Amino acid sequence: MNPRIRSRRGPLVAAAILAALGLAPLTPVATSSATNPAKEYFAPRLITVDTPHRDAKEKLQTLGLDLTEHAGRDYVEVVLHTPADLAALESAGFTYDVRIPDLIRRGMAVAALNDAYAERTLVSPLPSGRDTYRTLEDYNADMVTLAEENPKLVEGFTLPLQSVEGRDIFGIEIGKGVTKADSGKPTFLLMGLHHAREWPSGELAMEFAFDLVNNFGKDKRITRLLKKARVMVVPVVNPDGFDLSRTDGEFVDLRAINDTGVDPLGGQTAILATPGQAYKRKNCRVIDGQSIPTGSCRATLASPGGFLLGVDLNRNYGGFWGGPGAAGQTPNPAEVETGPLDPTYRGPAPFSEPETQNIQQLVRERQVTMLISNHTFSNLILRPNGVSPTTIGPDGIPVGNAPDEKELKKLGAKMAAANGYANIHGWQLYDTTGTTEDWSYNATGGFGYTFEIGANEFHPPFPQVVDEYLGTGRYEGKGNREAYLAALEHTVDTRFHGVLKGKAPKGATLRLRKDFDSPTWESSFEDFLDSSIKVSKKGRFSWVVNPSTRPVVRSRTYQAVADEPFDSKTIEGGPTEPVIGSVDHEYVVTEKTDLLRIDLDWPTPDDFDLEVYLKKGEELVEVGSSGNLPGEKEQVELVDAAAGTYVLRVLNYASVSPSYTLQLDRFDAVTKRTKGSKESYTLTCEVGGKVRSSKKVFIDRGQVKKLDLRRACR
Ligand code: 0X9
Ligand code: ZN
Repeated sequence: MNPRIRSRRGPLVAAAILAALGLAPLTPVATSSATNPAKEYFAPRLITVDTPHRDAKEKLQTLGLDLTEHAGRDYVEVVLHTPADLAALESAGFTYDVRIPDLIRRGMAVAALNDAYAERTLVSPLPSGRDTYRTLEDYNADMVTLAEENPKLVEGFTLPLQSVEGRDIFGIEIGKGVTKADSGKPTFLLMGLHHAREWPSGELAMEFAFDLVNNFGKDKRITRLLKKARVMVVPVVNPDGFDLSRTDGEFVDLRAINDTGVDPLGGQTAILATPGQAYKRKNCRVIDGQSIPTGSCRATLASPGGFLLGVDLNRNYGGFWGGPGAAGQTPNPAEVETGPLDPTYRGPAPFSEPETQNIQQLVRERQVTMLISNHTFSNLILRPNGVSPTTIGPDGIPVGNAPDEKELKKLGAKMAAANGYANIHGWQLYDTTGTTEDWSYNATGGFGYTFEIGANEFHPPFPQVVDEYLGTGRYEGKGNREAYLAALEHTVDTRFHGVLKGKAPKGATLRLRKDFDSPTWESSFEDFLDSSIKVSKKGRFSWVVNPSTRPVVRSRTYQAVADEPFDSKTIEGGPTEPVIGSVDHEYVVTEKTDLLRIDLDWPTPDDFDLEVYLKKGEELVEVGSSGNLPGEKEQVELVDAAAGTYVLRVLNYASVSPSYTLQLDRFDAVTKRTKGSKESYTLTCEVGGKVRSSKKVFIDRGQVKKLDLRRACR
């Protein structure tokens, strides 16, 4: 399959992104024409630039603009910071639509709304009563307070590694008898702030912690759940980035300082007024593998949008690390990737960052049967997989759906019924690899989701955080609170997990270990799980565990294309124009086709391009395109091609060929199944630090395995 055609974001996906971003249909906006140039100031703005061909993307990249991570086959979202940015774009002949016309005004409006809300609100309806976004110190203080005030229910912990800037990273564990040794209860891990600017993602994690603590012993449902499970909350996975985003987002409006209200720099004010690093996404890594002194991230020169610096923690996990939707060390113009400066830079190796290693370690040592990583925004519940099912995976076979797709989807729907979000696959937003659940789900089998909280901003006015937690309108009284409770119910539901049950010497340590290779996109790395419990004084244990076989090695189904087309047609074209020009050919498809493949070939080693449209009434809707470099031939593949009249537009970019050939082939899809394999844990029983017995244990979802280790482990 031509990798360029299977674009990172297909047309459907592009529409989903628009909807996901909560953006109304685009309004084309002309550039502002100043009536009084002295009073005019340039507003930094968010725009989408049309890039119908790869050439256009390459050209756009040479202009030195702040390209965002929101890019598709035929567009790139760009932040314009200065009139010079705008001039560069326009003189290069690009067309665009405006999304947020004035980022400073929006930032100021949000800050004012936050102040006003805090002013008029004594105690918000949130479990903590907070009325404004927490700072990093607030988070850490809240965790200390919760642990101190509830010593039997809450235990604070420090994650094993400090951040790149040398900060400690904290979490809390909540559950009845939490300070006692692990006795086999399953864990629900709730996280926030992998991405620095996504402030609500930490708030909601923290509020859930308050909620559980407030209601233990009062609310029946919560009390029951906290007797059966442990809830681990790590609200700020990326403290360096978050601290910067949260505190470096103040606005410097030079017009306000200058009492004439006139921009003293003649239209250049905005670059100074652009919020510092309020829109930082990644961690604080400056040079691969090197730590930096605390506070120095603030002093590094970053783009005004804060996009440039760091590793994207949500591309740094080991699962399929290095695959689609994650930028590598070398800039890749074909995918609008800019190496370490890219918003989705995955780092030099899987788990290269201390912040992701922390979570890896946590998941390794526990039976995390449920994991939610909060992000903002788009009102989505995302489930594995991160890449579309037709993508050819590391094993050379289409990745298909997750083996647990049915159950993952079902629980997603249950949570979506509470928060009103769209329940979709991760790849339906856009292809990603190296995300949190790409690793956690595939290495442990514990269910994992990404929540994209909120409609249309990374950190909206605070009242929206309140609404997202408690639900509003149709979802009043539900919201993410109820979604998390549904997740917690699933955490303890043994229909979906294994249970190891039985007798062993009292006080013995039982350990489940598994060593394996986790696949990256092009290789693999040595990985393991290692969790342990203590046998009770009564000499009994009941241990809720994830299945011993990893999803990544389980049998899965996928769609493949039949070897031979069931219908073919050839169109000979020419003579062609020697200069830039295009010719349209019509082609009628009578019934929906699993795969329509269109190849464009010509005898000379130069450059044609191909665009494919579907007629909708009078309109032509673009459904595919291929714009390879000179010398390469063009191919467009349309999956589930609708019946209708297609227009195949052959563009002569720089070809001297007098003729060309269009080959049209229609294929059926066939369902295939991978072989799959089974894996087991090694269960050891240790007394006084010595291994007394060791055996292989296979366990599946919903299975209860009875074991008597009294003899073997004496
Ligand atoms: O790109 C991301 O990391 C997430 N979106 S965000 O705007 N918060 O940055 C989405 C990741 C989606 N994919 C998976 N979780 N698999
Ligand atoms: Zn995010």
